[in-house]
Amino acid sequence: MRKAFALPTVAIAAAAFPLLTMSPALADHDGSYQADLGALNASGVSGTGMVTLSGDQATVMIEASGLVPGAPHAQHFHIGAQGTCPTDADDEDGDGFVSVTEGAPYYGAIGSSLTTEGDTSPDSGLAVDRFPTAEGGTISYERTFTVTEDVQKAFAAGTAVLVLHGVDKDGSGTYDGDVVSDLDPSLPMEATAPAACGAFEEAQMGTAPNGGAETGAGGTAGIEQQAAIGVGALALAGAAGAGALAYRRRQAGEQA
Ligand SMILES: [Cu+2]
Repeated sequence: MRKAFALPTVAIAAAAFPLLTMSPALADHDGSYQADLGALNASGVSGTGMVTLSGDQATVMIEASGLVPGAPHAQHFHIGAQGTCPTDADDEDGDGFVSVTEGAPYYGAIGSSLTTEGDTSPDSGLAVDRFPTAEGGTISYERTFTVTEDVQKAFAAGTAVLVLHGVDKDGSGTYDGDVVSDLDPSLPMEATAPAACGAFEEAQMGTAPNGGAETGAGGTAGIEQQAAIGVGALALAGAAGAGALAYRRRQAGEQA
């Protein structure tokens, strides 16, 4: 009889101390993530973002082209929504732009500002003098900085998205036009509208940063991997509430 009760006792103990059993798994957002950038607002921008997470340290590499030459481009991790990107059809107000606001239901709010120096918090979201300038229309960015727990969790949950802003939609060569930014009415919409977006997916171990030729296969593997991460989070008892919720939101978004 005693042996018959032994296993349930262990299970109850595990359930009573979920944090104890979970802590190694929570550190498991460590790894490499890749985002393949797709154009928004007919920008023609393409590129790749790579992030290596180790604890609260993120090493970020972005290679992108087709940007507005000589213009600064705000760039962020967006988090907390579906972990997906809008399309040009999501111009809800019909002003000719998919704005940051119109994209937010897909990619969420700013989690980190990918500045070249100094603060990387959402407060620096429009710190135009500390974002890369696209010399010749190209950006090559690399920086290691500390990310918040929210950002770490977003990567693990598959809800971290790379967004580059700034598009010369009227072809004038600079940010201008009559439509004002939804974020700052002192700026033209062209300065803040998203130019490119890509959802981060966990990269396979040893995958080269520029594995572009394997985009199709890699994408599928990434989705399966995210599903596995989501199931893992659910299996790790009720304490995984936030992660599980984000996962469900993501699933709901993909089915919609
Ligand atoms: Cu952004």
